[in-house]
Amino acid sequence: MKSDLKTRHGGRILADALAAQGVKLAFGVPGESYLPVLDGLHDLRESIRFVVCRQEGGASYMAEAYGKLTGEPGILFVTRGPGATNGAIGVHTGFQDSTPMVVFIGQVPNEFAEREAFQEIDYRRMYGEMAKWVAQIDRVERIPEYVSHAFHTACAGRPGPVVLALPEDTLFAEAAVADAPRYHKVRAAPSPRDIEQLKKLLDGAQRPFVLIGGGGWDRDACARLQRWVETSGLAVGTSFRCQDLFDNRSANYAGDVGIGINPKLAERIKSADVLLVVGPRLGEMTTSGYTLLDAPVPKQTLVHVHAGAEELGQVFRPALAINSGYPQFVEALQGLSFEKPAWKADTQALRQNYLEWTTPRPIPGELQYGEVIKWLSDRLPEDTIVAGGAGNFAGWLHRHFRYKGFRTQLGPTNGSMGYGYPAGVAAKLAQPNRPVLAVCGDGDFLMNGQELATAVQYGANFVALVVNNGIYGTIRMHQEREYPGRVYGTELRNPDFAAYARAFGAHGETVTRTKDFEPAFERAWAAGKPALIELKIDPDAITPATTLSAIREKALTSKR
Ligand SMILES: Cc1ncc(C[n+]2csc(CCOP(=O)(O)OP(=O)(O)O)c2C)c(N)n1
Ligand SMILES: [Mg+2]
Repeated sequence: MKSDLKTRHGGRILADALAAQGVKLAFGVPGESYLPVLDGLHDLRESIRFVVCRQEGGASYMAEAYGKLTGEPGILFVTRGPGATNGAIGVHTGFQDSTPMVVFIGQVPNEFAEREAFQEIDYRRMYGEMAKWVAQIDRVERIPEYVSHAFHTACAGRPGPVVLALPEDTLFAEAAVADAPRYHKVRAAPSPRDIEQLKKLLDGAQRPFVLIGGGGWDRDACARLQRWVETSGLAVGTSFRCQDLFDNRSANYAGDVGIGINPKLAERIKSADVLLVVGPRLGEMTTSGYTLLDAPVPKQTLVHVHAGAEELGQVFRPALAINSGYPQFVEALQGLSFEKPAWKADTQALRQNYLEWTTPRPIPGELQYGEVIKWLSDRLPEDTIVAGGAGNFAGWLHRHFRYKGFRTQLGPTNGSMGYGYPAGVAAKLAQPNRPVLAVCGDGDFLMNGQELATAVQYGANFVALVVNNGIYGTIRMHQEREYPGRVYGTELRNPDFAAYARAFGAHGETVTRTKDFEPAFERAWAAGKPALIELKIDPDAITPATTLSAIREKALTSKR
């Protein structure tokens, strides 16, 4: 009987629905469009922490990073119109990164719908291509159903963002309804026939290669896969910005398969006979612009394992397509074993190659950024979460940092700038016992530098590096290659980043020489508050391996 249910307003029903789904942390910027939700969250403030941010772009990245780190949906609240548009960047990131998220957006009351009322947007159309599902909750009684549906959808198969619009009248209305219990993570599992076929293909392989990546892994599955791979003697690469799915210190780890791939590794993947791909979508960044495999029918015998059935055969027609969650696939692998001396020798050669490739080389200027990253890789505790953004500065991180375990890396595979700093904040708030480092570019950092205020307000004590070369370096690099000497729109006049950090109440330092980094880092690490270290690097040092001037010279020579 309904009679023993308490009548609640929509905002409180929603807050209770989140609690029932297991939500502990949510991010957002408030708006008058969802006041009842804030009121509901006020009641639950001991169990759900609502982190108030300074820009919805930062908040949406935090929700994305939370989802990526924990595997549970990252929760975002933004107001209608302007809040929804500012917040889109994290939704796009979550979609391309296969990250579970549930995004709540205020909406005009139903009685004003389709009049272009104040800040009105149809979110189904706006977010249609960026989310797994977009819906609007028009009836207060159905809030628990929509929230349960949203959590299931965000986590099922290939995870991703779901957007729910909340018309004002739904939130202010009252109802006596029951909460829905916590969601399931629905994943397929391989059939015995899939595994039999895989065994046959691997048994016949002389030059196999394993590529892992994508979203939907967990710590245990990664550890078990690693043990299986090590026992079999196979060589493994990780897809773009998924370097933490396999311990980079393992003798079976051959490197990352992303932007700026080691050319020898790229050649090896092209010439593999069997390519076992577990998790990556085989997107543009992971396939070096669709060149590592031929589309639609690769030369390699492709075994593609993916949690989303619709990803299989999307670009590359696999010889064997396995629709499975990754923990489920790894479980099924446990029965397979191989004894192949040829594989082991090949893996050793690939490993040697990786070690050579990742040794820092000198760059112009007094600050050897590669040495700094290598030092950090050796110095930081194993479980440190390293959050990075997009820009050439991240290239050193990809190449010289050794990720040591599951979710020690947070990076945007959609190459979205401004990610590292808010991701660092979210990581520290989600897992306060783990150390956190954010690595940002000068352009990249200032896209969300305002979230220093959030870090200080909530005591998210972590260290951020800002790699300052005074340019939008990535674009400048492409510019010099395509239009040498015609520099335009890529130069930056920067603030004093250390003073900027101090103005927020954080610790700030500036480092210009390699030898000053270590003491500055130790001070920042021990500061007991959010800290920022600006690293001034020579703008000519454009990648770990080449200079801007060399790129310009080469382009000029080829144009002459
Ligand atoms: C949100 C967003 N805007 C623009 C771009 C295009 N873009 C890619 S890298 C880059 C420059 C990055 O500059 P910075 O952070 O200073 O790093 P650097 O390349 O100089 O190391 C730009 C503008 C992008 N990827 N994301
Ligand atoms: Mg820069």
